[in-house]
Formats: sequence, C-alpha cells, structure tokens
Amino acid sequence: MKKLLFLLCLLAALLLTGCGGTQAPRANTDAGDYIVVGFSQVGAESDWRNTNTRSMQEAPSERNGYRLIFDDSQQKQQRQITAIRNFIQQEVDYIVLAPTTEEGWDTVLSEARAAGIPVIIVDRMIEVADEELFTCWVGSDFRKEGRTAVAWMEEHFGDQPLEIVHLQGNIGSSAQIGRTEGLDEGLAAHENWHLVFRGAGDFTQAKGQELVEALLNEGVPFNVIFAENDNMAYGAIDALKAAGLEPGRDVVIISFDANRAALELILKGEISCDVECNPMHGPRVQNIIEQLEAGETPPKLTYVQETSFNEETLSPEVLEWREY
Ligand code: GYE
Repeated sequence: MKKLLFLLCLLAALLLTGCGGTQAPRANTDAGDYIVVGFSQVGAESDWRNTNTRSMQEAPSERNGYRLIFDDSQQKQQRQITAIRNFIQQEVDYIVLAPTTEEGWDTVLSEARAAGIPVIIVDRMIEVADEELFTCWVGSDFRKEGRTAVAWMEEHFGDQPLEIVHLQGNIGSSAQIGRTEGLDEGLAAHENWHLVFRGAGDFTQAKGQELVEALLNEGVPFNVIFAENDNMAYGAIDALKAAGLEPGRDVVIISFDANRAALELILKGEISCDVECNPMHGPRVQNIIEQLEAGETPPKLTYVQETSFNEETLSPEVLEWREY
C-alpha cells in the first residue's frame, strides 16, 4: 500500500512539473516558474509585422513555460529604448528586440549587459560598436532579397528602358537598407533603368497609396513600382486603379514579404514578382532561448531560407499550404 501511495505521489509530482517539457522553467522574482521574456516589437505597420507578432506571442508563451512581456513601439526607436529599460528594471530573463533601425543601440544594450540580461535580436539587424552587446540574431538577408527582385527584373526586362518608382520602407531599417542596395546594384548595371522617384512609404499601405497618388497627380511617367513591402504595394495598386490604370499591365509591381494576400494578387496578375520574407520567428527565438538555457551557444547569426514568387512559377496549390 505504501509503495502504491509513493508511486501515485511520484506520478502526481511528474504531472505537476510538466515532465517531458522542452525546457526547464526557472523560478523568477514574482513571475513564478516562468522564463520571462521582454519583447520589444517595431509596431503594427504591416501584415508581415502582425503575423510576426502572432508568431512571437504563440511560441514562447505560457503554454510552454514562458511569460512574454510584449511592447509595441509604434515604429519609434525611443519607445524601444524605454521598453528595454523597463525590461531591465523588471529583471526579465531575456530581452528580445526587433529593432526599428540599425543604429543607436549601444547605450541601452550596454545597460542590459551590465544587468546580465542576454539580448536576442530578431528580424532586422543592429549596428553596434561591440558585437558582444547582443547574444545572437535571427532574421532575413535583406540585400539578397533585393538582389532576387533585381534578378527577376533582369530576366524579365533585360536592358529595356524602365521608369522606376521606388517606395522605400522606414529609412535606416535593415529591410530598407538591404532591399534598396539590391535595387541600386541593378540601377548601376542598367543604364536604361531610370529611377523617377524614390521616397519612404514607411512600410504602410496608406503611405504607399499617398506617394503613388501624388506622382500620378504630378503626371510623372513610370512603368515599374518597386515596393519594399506588400502593404505599400497594396496602397500603390489602389492608387493606380483609382486613376484608371491596370496594375500588372500598365505598371509592373514588384514587392517583398509574399503574404498570402499578395500571392493572390500575383494569381490575378496585379503583382508580378514578390520576394518572400519569413515572419515566423517565434519558434526560432524559443529555440535560441532553449539552447541558452541548456548552456549551449547558439550561432551568432542565423539567416532564414527564403524564396520568391512570380506569375510564371506561382500555382494556386502553393497558397493551400502557406502559413501566412
Ligand atoms: O518587410 C515589412 C515590415 O523588417 C522584414 O518590416 C521586416 C519588414 C517587412 O513592416 O512589411
């Protein structure tokens, strides 16, 4: 009987501690047995961002031993700096930063280091004097994305004359810098490719629409829009249609992110090429934390594998298994 009781107690104890879990939850100040993660997110400027937020909230969640403190900086670096300082004050176990821009992080990350809190950078990159200010980074190769778009343009147009409108993302963000660099290389290599406009649409649909409307009103001629994300492309498409133009025929649209809605627009012939940018970073960040918890050293930089889609290669079946 005693033996049976002992076995029952053992079983109950195992069930309560969640045996078989993937990481050992730790005791933390007032947060109980959770690993506390402070996540400073850029904002909610795009569909990509919203999917990314969902992924981050679903993976390192309470279901599997984490408590995520989420902060939306509304695309303001200063708010991110304040959020990081709050995380330090709350003595979180990890800080995860999706940085608005590349520069300007040295001081606040030195404060995190002084507090002994590991910092994981996700999505865009940062430029810091001392690489030890962050533990590791996971995200996309944005210059490669830009080059992929340009390779499609080369294949499609060769040296034909192009009048290009370039809608940039937030200036100073890695996604803007890399994609712009890709286009700049294409412009340098093709003397018939002309940049008729370049301006920041801040990755938002409203700004994309506003910029293209203004160009149409001014009568600026163009036949290609290189939009650094899908939402700006959607805005551009709305502006073109409102002016009686047909996207895909009168003006070729090239975009980035490859959200499901954008892929549907490829099938409709409105977007011609869309370079994928994968937002599902939640499980990747969780994996990094698990490695750190286990005393392992995750790779300093992890680039996510990405592809691109265009009207010739995209089939409706791709949409069936697409996660976002
Ligand atoms: O392309 C855009 C978002 O940093 C990769 O930010 C991200 C970019 C993405 O707002 O839609």
